[in-house]
Amino acid sequence: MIHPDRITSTTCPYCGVGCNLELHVKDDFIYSVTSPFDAVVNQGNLCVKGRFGYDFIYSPQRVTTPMLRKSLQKPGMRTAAFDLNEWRQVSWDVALDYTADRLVEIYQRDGSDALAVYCCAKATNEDNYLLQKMFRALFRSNNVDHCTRLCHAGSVVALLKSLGSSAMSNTASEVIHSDCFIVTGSNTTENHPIIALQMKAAVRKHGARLIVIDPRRIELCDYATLWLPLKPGTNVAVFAAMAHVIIKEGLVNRDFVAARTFGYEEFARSIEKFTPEYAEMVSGVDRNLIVEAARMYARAERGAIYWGMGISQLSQGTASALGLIHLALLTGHIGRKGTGLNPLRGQNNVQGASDAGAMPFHYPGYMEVDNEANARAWEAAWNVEPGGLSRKRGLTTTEILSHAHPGGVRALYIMGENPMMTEPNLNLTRQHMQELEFLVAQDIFINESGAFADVFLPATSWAEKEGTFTNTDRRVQRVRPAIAPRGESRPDWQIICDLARRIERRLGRPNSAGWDYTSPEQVFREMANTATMLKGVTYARIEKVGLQYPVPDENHPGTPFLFSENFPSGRGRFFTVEYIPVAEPPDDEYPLILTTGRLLEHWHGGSMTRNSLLDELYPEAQLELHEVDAAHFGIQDGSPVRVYSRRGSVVVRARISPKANPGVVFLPMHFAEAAANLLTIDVLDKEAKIPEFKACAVGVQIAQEEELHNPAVRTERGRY
Ligand SMILES: Nc1nc2c(c(=O)[nH]1)N[C@H]1C(S)=C(S)[C@@H](COP(=O)(O)OP(=O)(O)OC[C@H]3O[C@@H](n4cnc5c(=O)[nH]c(N)nc54)[C@H](O)[C@@H]3O)O[C@H]1N2
Ligand SMILES: Nc1nc2c(c(=O)[nH]1)N[C@H]1C(S)=C(S)[C@@H](COP(=O)(O)OP(=O)(O)OC[C@H]3O[C@@H](n4cnc5c(=O)[nH]c(N)nc54)[C@H](O)[C@@H]3O)O[C@H]1N2
Ligand code: SF4
Ligand SMILES: [Mo]
Repeated sequence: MIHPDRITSTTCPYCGVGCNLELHVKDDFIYSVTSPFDAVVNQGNLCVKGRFGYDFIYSPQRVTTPMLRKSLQKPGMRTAAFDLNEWRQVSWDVALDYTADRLVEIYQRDGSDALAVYCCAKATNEDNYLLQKMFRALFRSNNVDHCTRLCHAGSVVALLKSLGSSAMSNTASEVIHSDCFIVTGSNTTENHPIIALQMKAAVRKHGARLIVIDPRRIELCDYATLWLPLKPGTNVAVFAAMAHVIIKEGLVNRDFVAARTFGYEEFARSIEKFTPEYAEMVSGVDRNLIVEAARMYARAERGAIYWGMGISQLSQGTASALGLIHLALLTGHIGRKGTGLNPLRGQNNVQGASDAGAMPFHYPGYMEVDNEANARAWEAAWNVEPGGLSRKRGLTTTEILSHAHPGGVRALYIMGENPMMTEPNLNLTRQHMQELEFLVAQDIFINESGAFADVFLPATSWAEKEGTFTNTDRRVQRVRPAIAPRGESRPDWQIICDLARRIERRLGRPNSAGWDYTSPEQVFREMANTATMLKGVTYARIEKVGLQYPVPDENHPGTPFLFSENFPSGRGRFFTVEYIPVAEPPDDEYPLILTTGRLLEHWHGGSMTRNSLLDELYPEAQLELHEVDAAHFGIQDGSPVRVYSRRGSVVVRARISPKANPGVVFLPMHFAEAAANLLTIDVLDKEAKIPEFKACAVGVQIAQEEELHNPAVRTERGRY
């Protein structure tokens, strides 16, 4: 039995559930992770990533010294360097001075629009607040975004448009108080495993009825009363048909609609044509299932909706999310315990990074950048001269790289993201990366994107730093250092402050905005003083248990569910509905629909989980397909196949899967040697600018075993 030197209480670095972890440390080494049975979010439960997936911090692949590329990179000719021989170890002073010199040079030559930054939903609120502040206050640029754009952007836009607030309305664990809940476009058991446990308990122990609306037969279908297996990209038609049934059958909550909404009449007219028959034709879902689902949800006492990427990652992402909002507004299933509109946020701190202003249209606290009063408030907070901050909405993640050309974005700063794995159409993304004049990567690994950088700044992992994460149900929780920083790595917030001071000096505005923070707590205070929803959150108050914002003052107990009286927009708004099919339907040449997503054991581009023991649990990419399709293409279970789209191709092993539906194949996004995003399409939702990751047309053909282990591809990761 090992006796720990200490046990550090912190928050899981993987998903938005935000489980409480206890890191057991001996000799500065984390040897075990547990969770206390009374943890508010997870009651002692952890999934495989939280319990076993932390060893990436000790990976030999981790880079813990600042590095500069040996050869000067030229725009249009930038190359990827996975081999550490192509890099030179330097001191922090050299790396930061060089970074400051180049950023300032480009700013002074080409102005604010030439700079852009990707913030990081893995890093803390404090890290993100500081990085967006650096770009806004020093470089006067709102080209600030992060992976939320690739994630819930459609949901955020829809919720802001209709209700004026984009966060999850209720607490996830309230699902046990629902008598009926819809899970759609969320593979909850793999991606929010602890919330899935609560959903299963709601069904098995509390008798709730579950309606799953998803093209794949995900595990939750085993718990569902109804499963609506729709074709990818047909959400709008199915949700509108459910609304149609609710209206036609007199199941509308008239009082709620009259008191709390507007736009109903026009909306009702626009969904006349969305009969269950029409929706069946479009989506392939039996009309009777649509009718039953509508009745079941509308007649519930407390109905709730949980959703994920199958809603937002479509060119109709905003419209899909609006379809769900309409259902809640029609039935009044919002503003009470066990109800609500619940977009399950993905990354451990994507909610927090968004709250902290890592977005191109908003300062911290969702204060719009093109609003004069907001700009003035932040100018005062940051000691920037009146009129100094840019009032222009910045570029989104999905626009920043496509603006990488002379006259556009010249310098990009990436803190903890991996666009060369996670953005659509990687062959095009690579060209954009190559066009950059200057690229900085601040990460714990040199990932597929960092390999293109000029400078690598080694950050500490979550286990080596202090701060806060905000989970999917708006709970601000503590992150604490368990071990000393590995090598020369430094916490993100310290790197940013050190760099900001150097930039200030070069710009001739020393200490204008104040960069001499001594602790993350001080940073949090500065943010919470102006971003009012966090005003009452202090480190002392969240020492043991996190607080759910809004927390308007220091005596406020936090807010488990929103909208009990009204919406921030006043009344909830209905919009007229139009169904537009996916951008790239299947045809003779590309006869299958590809949908991409996640596996329980892995995380996005794989930097963390593929450098962990977890990789041994699931070492290889597999294409899931239905037995009918396998038979049609002469594919055996386990045989190598080439999957190709109009944009690229990959070779993977085929897996005949009970989850698959005929005509739809699924490829996980985690494997560099078979990167799903080589295939995906870069078409965007017009309003939210989120890509259509969930549907494009592909073909498959039998490949050779040797092609699976193509050394040219495998070495590109630098891990093999
Ligand atoms: N293990 C693990 N967990 C994760 C992550 C990870 O990388 N690995 N990432 C985190 C992040 S950032 C996020 S955003 C979440 C995402 O969590 P989820 O949203 O659960 O993730 P996905 O696997 O992308 O896909 C969701 C579901 O959408 C379905 N779907 C596809 N197309 C459609 C459609 O047109 N309509 C409908 N209704 N459904 C459709 C898919 O079949 C799938 O079941 O997970 C978080 N948790
Ligand atoms: N085809 C397809 N593509 C998708 C999706 C999909 O469903 N299908 N989903 C999209 C979604 S929802 C998301 S959220 C994005 C995710 O996209 P990204 O955010 O680009 O992906 P990650 O692999 O999570 O990258 C996180 C990086 O942060 C680093 N990191 C971890 N901790 C720290 C830290 O404390 N500090 C610093 N500086 N770095 C750190 C990790 O090493 C890793 O390199 O992918 C999107 N792409
Ligand atoms: S459910 Fe999410 S937060 Fe909880 S242990 Fe798993 S990855 Fe971590
Ligand atoms: Mo995400």
